[in-house]
Amino acid sequence: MKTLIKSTALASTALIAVAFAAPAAAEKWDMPLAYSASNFHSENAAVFAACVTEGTGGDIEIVTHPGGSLFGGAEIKRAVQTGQVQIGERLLSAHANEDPLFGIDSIPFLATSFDDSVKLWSAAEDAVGAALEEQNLVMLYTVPWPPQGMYFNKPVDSVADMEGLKFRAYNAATAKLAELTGMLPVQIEAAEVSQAFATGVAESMVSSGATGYDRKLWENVSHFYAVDAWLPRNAVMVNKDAWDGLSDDNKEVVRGCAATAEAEGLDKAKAYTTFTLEGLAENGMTVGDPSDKLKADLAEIGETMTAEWLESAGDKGKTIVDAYKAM
Ligand code: PCA
Repeated sequence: MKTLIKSTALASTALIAVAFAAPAAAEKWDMPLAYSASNFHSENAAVFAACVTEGTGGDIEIVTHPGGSLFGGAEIKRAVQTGQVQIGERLLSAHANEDPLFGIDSIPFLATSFDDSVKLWSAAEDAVGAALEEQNLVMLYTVPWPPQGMYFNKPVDSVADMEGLKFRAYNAATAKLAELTGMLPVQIEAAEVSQAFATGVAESMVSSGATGYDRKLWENVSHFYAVDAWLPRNAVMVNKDAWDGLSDDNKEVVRGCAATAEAEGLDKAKAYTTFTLEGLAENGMTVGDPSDKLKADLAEIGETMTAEWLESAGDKGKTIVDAYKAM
């Protein structure tokens, strides 16, 4: 009995010592990413994670999980909202069905260059951040994808040439575009794109040269047209309860790392645009501009989709678009 008491006392002394050595604040945050480890968004997130781990002196250790290995793209936002993970990166426009504001970056031909994407985002970010906060999320930074082009396994000179093709969609806007061009949309995450094209589940898609490059699309697809439809964004979001649990100092560190990641991510996106379009061509694809006819056909579809988006997003949407156009 005596020994038992003694060892219990020893054990609690040891526990107290451990508690002091490792402050209660030390946390590991898992960060699911949907895209391949070599993609610029994933590389940028890894730098961000290291910045936070280092800057907080290990209070928060962020561990990235690229390639959809922890959660697939479609599950990431919910996983963060519900606290299954503390932080994650997700293509925001894939959630435009929850709030049209999340699709502000996928309105065809509204903002088609990196500069315009930055302007549009500066007009939109407060409203989008507030909408995310209502869903228990704190937005940390966003980075655009390169301009979106169209992939086909044949030459396409007009919308009529697209009739009946099986089309891989990644959000509501891409699905709508398929519908308006007479194609048949099927929703597929980037991580599954190579397989979809290899097995004939998809024959066409709208995406960046980046995703075609990451997924070696030249193995099954012959043409990329740089139609520059829009530049959708990935957003890095934190669970609000996890965020609220941080000290003010650590919040400041995370915000600082996020601001750096947003700026460096943009530069990486620009560099990756040229690198990957050249990569597609080097691997045998025909990479070029759309014909005037194709441009005109798509512009008409863009007008329809813009009108529909404005209708669904109401005053909040109109305020953002007006502010952007006035810049
Ligand atoms: N790549 C992602 C989203 C936009 C992009 O360029 C994808 O195709 O899923």
